[in-house]
Amino acid sequence: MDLLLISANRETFPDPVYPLGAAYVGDAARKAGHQVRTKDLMWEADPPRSLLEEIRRRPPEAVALSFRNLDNAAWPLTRNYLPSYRLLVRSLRKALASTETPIILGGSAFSLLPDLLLEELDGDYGVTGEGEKSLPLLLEALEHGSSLDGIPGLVRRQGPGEPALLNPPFFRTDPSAGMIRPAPDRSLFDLPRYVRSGGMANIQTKRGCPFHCKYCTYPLLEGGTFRLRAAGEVADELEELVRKDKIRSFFIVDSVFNAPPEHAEAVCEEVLRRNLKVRWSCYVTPAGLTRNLLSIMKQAGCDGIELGTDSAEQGAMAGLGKSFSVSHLTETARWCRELSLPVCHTLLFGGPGETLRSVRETLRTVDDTAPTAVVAMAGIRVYPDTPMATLAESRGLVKKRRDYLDPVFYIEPGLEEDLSETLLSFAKSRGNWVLPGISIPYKPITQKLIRRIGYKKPLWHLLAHAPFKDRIYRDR
Ligand code: B12
Repeated sequence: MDLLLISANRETFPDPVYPLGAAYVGDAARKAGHQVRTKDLMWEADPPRSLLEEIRRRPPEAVALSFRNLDNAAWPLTRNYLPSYRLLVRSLRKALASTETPIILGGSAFSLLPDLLLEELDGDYGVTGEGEKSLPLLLEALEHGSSLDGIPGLVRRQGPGEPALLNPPFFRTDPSAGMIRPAPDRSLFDLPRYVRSGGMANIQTKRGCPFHCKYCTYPLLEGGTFRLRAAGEVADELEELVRKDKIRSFFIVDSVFNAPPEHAEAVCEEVLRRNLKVRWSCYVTPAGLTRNLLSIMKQAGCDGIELGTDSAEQGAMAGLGKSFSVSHLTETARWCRELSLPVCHTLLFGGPGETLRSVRETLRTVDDTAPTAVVAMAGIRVYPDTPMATLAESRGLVKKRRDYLDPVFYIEPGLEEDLSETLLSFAKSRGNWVLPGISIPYKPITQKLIRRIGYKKPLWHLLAHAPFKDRIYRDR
């Protein structure tokens, strides 16, 4: 089939992010024999018009959209992308009015609310979870008019007013779903442009997340068990990106890189063995982390970690379902200092069991670890089918499933008044603490300038430096 694959993401904070998921599925569709052309709305001044022109120029036989984000997951400065997606699909419908061309939806944002979004965005079909297997199967079935049963993660409409039909996603139906495709064809989207404007390319070493943080969607999106890529395959992909695209800076997009530790170590050792000279950052959990692994990561080019701290007070940590203790956390921070490995903590305030006392304790404990940077959020973004959702539903925060079409945030009762101010007054006197939901950390123009001069690391590295310190809270 002649497929037009659209990446709908236009968010540029903290950087424009190369649409890796869309590249994976586009590549799979191509390898299955379909013709795939892409449109990346990140770079379009007028997305509906550009799509209209593309469709007029060459009418496709199917259109597939990749939706990465629903919103910026920040409160109270929430940016909801759904209205723009609605407009987008509406204009696609208009452009395709006289045809039978199906519109297929997918991506992490879609996968979080598949039944609601299929209807809300007026798609014909959707795929929840991974699309590499399902999209080619769906295209083939549509092309030949064959049965749609058994396509993993397929979402389709029934009659008017009836709920959408959902098949379980790939990682739930196929116990041998151990392998991820070796590497996607990144030429489907303009990788050099992303690297120029975002500093880094992205790469995945595994899928799945077995941790049980109560608010988190990762097990829903990727499955609750690890599916690992061979270290050699990851190194092949890095090597190719170095050789062919001259890229040496990466973000590893795994839910957490350091688990399981043997796999993280194997990847690092392969990078070292091949002397790849790459620089990379990743998400890390203190759970099960050792100083030795951090040290190997650093030797293999890791130049900063984003630590999924969330909280540093035992009660609040239990409320979020964290798998490590405060002492694990402070020990991790100490190892990072000893190894001169920059650390950015991400913190989530206002979860179940949080009190102003626990907020202050977290602030003090994290500050005492001398972090390079801290990104703190007030309010926990509630996603359906997570333990946080059960709590939010039982407390009447969510009354019906459709309420999830607007971003929902949980804030422990009693904290609504004081939380933002407490965080703000603490952060103001420390230039390396940012609160993206409360005060925008930097302007897009600053981000652009930094990337234009060739800065390749995540921007939180710069927060420790004086010119930023002064700027963060001045522009409120
Ligand atoms: C790594 C990551 C980041 C990194 C990205 C670094 C980089 N250079 O790539 C950083 C830290 C920068 C980041 C930032 C943000 N992120 Co983020 N991020 C992730 C994470 C962990 C992995 C994303 C990824 O690359 N996955 C690997 C690819 C291969 O998977 P994929 O994109 O899902 O694609 C697969 C399927 O979705 C499907 N698919 C994709 N497209 C299509 C299309 C069709 C047609 C079909 C059929 C299937 C399909 O098949 C693909 C292959 O299997 C996800 C959570 C997760 N586990 O998915 C959150 C996630 C995507 N991020 C999220 C958010 C909110 C953000 C931010 C808005 C703010 C924030 N709080 O961090 C920003 C936005 C950045 C931007 N410019 O868009 C949310 C989105 C949900 C929401 N509320 O909207 C997620 C889901 C996390 C969460 N909270 O649940 N993020």
